[in-house]
Amino acid sequence: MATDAGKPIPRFPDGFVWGVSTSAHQIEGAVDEREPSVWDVFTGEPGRVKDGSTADVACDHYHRYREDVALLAALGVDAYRFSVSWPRVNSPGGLDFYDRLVDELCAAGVAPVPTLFHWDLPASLDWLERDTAERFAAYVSVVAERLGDRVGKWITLNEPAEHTLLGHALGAHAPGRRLLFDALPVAHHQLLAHGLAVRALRAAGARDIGIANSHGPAWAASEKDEDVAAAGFYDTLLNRLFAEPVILGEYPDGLGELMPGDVAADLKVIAEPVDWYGVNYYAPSLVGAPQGTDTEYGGLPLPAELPFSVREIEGRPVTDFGWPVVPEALTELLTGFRERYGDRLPPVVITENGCSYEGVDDQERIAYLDAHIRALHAASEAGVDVRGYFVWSLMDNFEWAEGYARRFGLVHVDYETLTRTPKASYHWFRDVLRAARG
Ligand code: IFM
Repeated sequence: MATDAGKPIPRFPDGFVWGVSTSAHQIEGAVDEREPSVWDVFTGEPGRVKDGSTADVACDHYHRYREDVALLAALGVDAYRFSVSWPRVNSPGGLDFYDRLVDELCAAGVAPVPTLFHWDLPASLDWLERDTAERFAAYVSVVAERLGDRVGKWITLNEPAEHTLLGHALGAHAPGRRLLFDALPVAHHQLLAHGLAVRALRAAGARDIGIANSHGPAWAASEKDEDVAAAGFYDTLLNRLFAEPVILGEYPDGLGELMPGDVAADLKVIAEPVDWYGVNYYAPSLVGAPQGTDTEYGGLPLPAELPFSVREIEGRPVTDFGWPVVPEALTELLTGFRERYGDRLPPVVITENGCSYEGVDDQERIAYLDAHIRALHAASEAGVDVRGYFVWSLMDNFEWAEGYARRFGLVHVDYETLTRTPKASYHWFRDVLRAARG
């Protein structure tokens, strides 16, 4: 990849927040100290996770959080995005863990940024049920009551698109359903849960609330009408379906008619104003008309019935996951959002960006992050109000259906000994942060 790595990273506006992200199920371990989640059930089913692993121990962060906070402090981030495990909060002593973690972060001068749902739904619950949204709001109130004196920034949900698509439409993630378009109520109930959570957080005094949605440009495979239409549909499904209820208070392209319940009333809840909009960005997608056969892309099973197909983007380097490296698509995505939503687009925070590569001397990761931070800066220069950037991830962790085969961390984790070793990218990012403050 052609790179400007080595040249100073341009300056972002004052108050820009630099951070790193993780999630509970991917790092905590200590599964027997909480009730089960849908992911525990899923990983217990043969063949669901490619390397047959579970997150029972993961990085054992639950017991080693002090060491991990020390790594964050030495890295020099402003903020740490982690997720709160709903099943743990439901379990005796579970909330005490987050209390200790938040105290440790505050003492280290790192702002805690909790995400309240990152896919690990209690196993007794189901997003097909509307009631799960109400229960989520009740759980959020409990967490906000306990942590709200020390937490400023909150994130309601992580990537409801992936949880709907991978977990309920395609069966590649927990809970492993293959409902295709019958999974749409799962999207609606999560969005409703987001809106109810915003209300619950406001009631607890929170003033800095966002959501972390995954987005990426959908490029048409050709100029043919059928490819352009398929790419437009894909854009609606992955981007607009999850952005527009939150930003505009409406569903795109008549999709609201397919949602359950009193959709107009629910949209008023879903559109409760947020203070910023979180974007998880990894790569664009090249989309064309269906090809009439089942395919696989980036580890995802894509059945022939879908009204689109996802193609390889040629001529680009790919990560170990096979995802193309296209930094300028981040600029395109954000300037495109700005054009689409104008002043209704809240300030943007990149809540995840990163790549999977092996090795501790991870020069490819440095090149990837460097190029994406510059692409974010280009969006800022083009008028997008960009307020922060979080690397995915602080450390290698349980990458869902891929198990431990994909390493996204700035810190290497030896899963035998649980030894943490900062990679070259950790040292590089520390220097970027120092320079940003210098
Ligand atoms: O590891 C995941 C994370 O949980 C959600 N966003 C994408 C990451 C990389 O696949």
